[in-house]
Amino acid sequence: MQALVEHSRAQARSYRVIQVISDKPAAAGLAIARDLGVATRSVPAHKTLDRAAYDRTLAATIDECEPALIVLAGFMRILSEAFVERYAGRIMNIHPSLLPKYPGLHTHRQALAAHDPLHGATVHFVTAELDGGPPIIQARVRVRPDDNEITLAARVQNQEHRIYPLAVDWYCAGRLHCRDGRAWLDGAALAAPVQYDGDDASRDH
Ligand code: NHR
Repeated sequence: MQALVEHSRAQARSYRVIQVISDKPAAAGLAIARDLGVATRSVPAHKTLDRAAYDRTLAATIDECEPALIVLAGFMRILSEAFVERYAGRIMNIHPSLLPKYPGLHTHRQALAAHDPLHGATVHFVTAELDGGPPIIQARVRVRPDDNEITLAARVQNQEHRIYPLAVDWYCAGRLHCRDGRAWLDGAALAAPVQYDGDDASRDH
């Protein structure tokens, strides 16, 4: 979230983060957003609210600021089908694996346990299928023999901070859409996610 805000301010002709919303009033991200001067809201989940009721409350809060795009960044509640349908093609997530590998939680642990030579992160449009929506861009990270979950996660996160703002820039510039179950970039359907080829071709940072 912080990287998304900072990118938008460092880059000319970028997007603007209009609001940061959390389900946890004490979330560190809300304090960080406030320090950055971004408006914040929290929509706490009370025990009395079922998932559908929570998502309706969340949607009402979101609709007050009429965003072009909803960007999940550290948001850990699974969103209902009704919520996802309401914002079809207008929700993005970044997931710390080379999707379709390792949807769900503990991805770094799984990549290490499988002795994968490559791990990474994927930006995708959100659908009702958890971490299963159309992929947009992916960054690879080489797994080192001495990696643990913390060292590997740190290098993956460096890449997340590059590819997520890029995808949001594309979307907000009108270059990226979600249609017919695919991501479209510059008028062409992506058969596979764009492979990020940043400023270090070794992918090892
Ligand atoms: N919602 C939908 N419909 N589709 C997706 O692809 C979503 C989503 C909500 C969040 C982010 C995702 C991730 O990449 C995300 C993608 C939370 C869980 C989870 O199991 C899984 C994946 C992601 C986020 N959440 C538990 C739940 O019951 C709670 C886990 C917790 O609180 O620690 O909601 O990381």
